Amino acid sequence: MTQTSVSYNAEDIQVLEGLEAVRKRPGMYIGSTGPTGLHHLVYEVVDNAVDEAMAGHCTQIEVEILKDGACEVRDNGRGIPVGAHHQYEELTAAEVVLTVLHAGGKFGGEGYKVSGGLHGVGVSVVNALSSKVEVEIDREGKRHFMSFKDGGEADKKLTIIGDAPEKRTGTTVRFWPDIQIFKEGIDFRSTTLLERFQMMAFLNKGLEINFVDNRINGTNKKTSYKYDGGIKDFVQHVNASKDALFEKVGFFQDDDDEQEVEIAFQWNTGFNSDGIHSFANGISTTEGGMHEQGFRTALTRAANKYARDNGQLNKSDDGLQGEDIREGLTAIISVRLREPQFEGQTKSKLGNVSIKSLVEKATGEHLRDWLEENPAEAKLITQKAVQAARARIAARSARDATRRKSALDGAGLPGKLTDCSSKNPEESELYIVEGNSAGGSAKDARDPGTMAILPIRGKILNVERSRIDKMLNNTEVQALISAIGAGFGDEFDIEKIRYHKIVLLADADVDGSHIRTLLLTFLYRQMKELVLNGHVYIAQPPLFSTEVKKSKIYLKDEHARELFLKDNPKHKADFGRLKGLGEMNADELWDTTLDPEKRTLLKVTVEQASIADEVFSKLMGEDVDSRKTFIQTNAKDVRFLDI
Ligand code: 0RA
Repeated sequence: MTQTSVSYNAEDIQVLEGLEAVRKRPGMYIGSTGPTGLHHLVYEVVDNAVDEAMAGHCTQIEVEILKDGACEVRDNGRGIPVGAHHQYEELTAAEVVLTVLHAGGKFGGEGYKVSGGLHGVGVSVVNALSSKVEVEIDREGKRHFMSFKDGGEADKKLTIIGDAPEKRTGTTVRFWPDIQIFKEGIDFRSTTLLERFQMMAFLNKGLEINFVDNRINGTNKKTSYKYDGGIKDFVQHVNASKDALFEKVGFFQDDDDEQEVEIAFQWNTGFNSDGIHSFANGISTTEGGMHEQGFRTALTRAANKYARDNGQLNKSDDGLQGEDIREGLTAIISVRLREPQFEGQTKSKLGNVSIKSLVEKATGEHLRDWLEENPAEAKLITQKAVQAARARIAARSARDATRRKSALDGAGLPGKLTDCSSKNPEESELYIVEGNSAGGSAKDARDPGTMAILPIRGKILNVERSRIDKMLNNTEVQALISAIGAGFGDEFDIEKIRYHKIVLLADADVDGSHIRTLLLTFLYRQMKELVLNGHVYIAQPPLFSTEVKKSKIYLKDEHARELFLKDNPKHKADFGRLKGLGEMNADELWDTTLDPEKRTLLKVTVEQASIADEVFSKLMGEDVDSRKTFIQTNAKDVRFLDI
């Protein structure tokens, strides 16, 4: 045996060991083997194509879900290199990219200035977790092909299969996720993918991302995202269904040798002071971090200075607080840096200290100039902030008054709450039930040990359209806050929650979905961590019932009914449509909806908070027409949910 073949064998084994490790512990590489992990496979491939775009070599990415459930990602980048690899001599570079862990786009010296990071685990991970992968590469005038099976080495090594279309370069990766890994299922959810693609298109000005889902018979509708205005368009999009305070969208950018920042901003007439959405290397930083801190500090300083210099604040007035100025602000902060450090509970908080000074300095200078150059807008912004400061002071006394009534500090639980006997939050569940009669049956049906019931009457206040002081006067809102027991807004303390599952139980009709959305909006705006940490669920009462040999069968939706008919073609007994929760007796409610052994709870997740922000506004905001259209087209689609 020669030296090279010995070392080749050794490396070859190492290759397979690498992928084997991924198959053994997929969670370490993609987070989970549930729906989130499954979708990460798509993001991984698309991120590689986006890296090509960031390096200036790719303008178009096409994603297609094929009829058989595979995912195909085509890009017009440079194409994965096809020559022999300098280190693994028996393999082409392309095979190395697909079979060696962490060989992503970064080998070969130069590589990319900045790339993904968090999701940058490499396409080899996608190969490791797929039952089949096919790769086509157009490069150097030729079309190349290779394929892989069962998460291992190539079963067809890279070969030239013809000429590339004239001058075309690019990569196509087609993969079939392995059902043995993703045991919960390998169905991609279009909405989840689309939210992410839209976000990526916003963050990469001019990049076109197209999506087609071929699983839906006949429709094959193409969704296309391309934003020549980049994050300015992003801000406009988030504010689209809000009432903008002025038309202009502010924008500035800056950089130093190591890092760059872009910021776009606009105010709306709303009261949400949580409209800053930040990103690092194209990855959403939902927990904020150094870039957000830098922006907030400089924004507060610049706005205060402007308000004082221009007479909106007098010498004797207290200064505006950050939250006053942020009221109604929608801002996108996008930074790119070499080695992003992601920290925090969900690894979505940017820890690099150096970016804080860049963002703070850039915001200080550019925002000062922008305010000077746009006096009409500046006046509206500072006026709004002054009003917000007044409301804040009014809210403080409202809050103190409510506290005195001891409704909010947990001492007194709301009278309407039927609590569970367990005092252990981990096993306790709070069911928020629409209407008193449904509340009554839920009370009879529940497991009193672990299930608490809070009936909510009618439609709770629309929190998207009112300031906090008004909200606190609403008894439904008060009951909700004190039942959960952890405060709200800035003071919300996740450690204090009295239940680890908050379950929304509403009818399966349009009214029910409206109430559900109102509740979701409230929780998302006032107890965001509750949602982000996965404590919010939606119960699924069935839509249909029918009888089989004298026993009642419940079917959760139209799809379940179709499946049932497929399995029982001779069934012609009627399907009763269940009208509401109130109509079920306690036994029925337990069997269909509450019994932990049988129920299906949908966990509420917010994949892309910035995109969700726009959706919440559309549902709750001022713009009645866009809300109507949205509810009509999406009423059946559980939009924020990962099943
Ligand atoms: C390694 C090196 C280069 C590009 C890529 C990988 C690459 C990977 C993927 C995955 C999907 N699409 C992709 N496009 C490119 C650099 C190529 C060069 O220097 O010419």
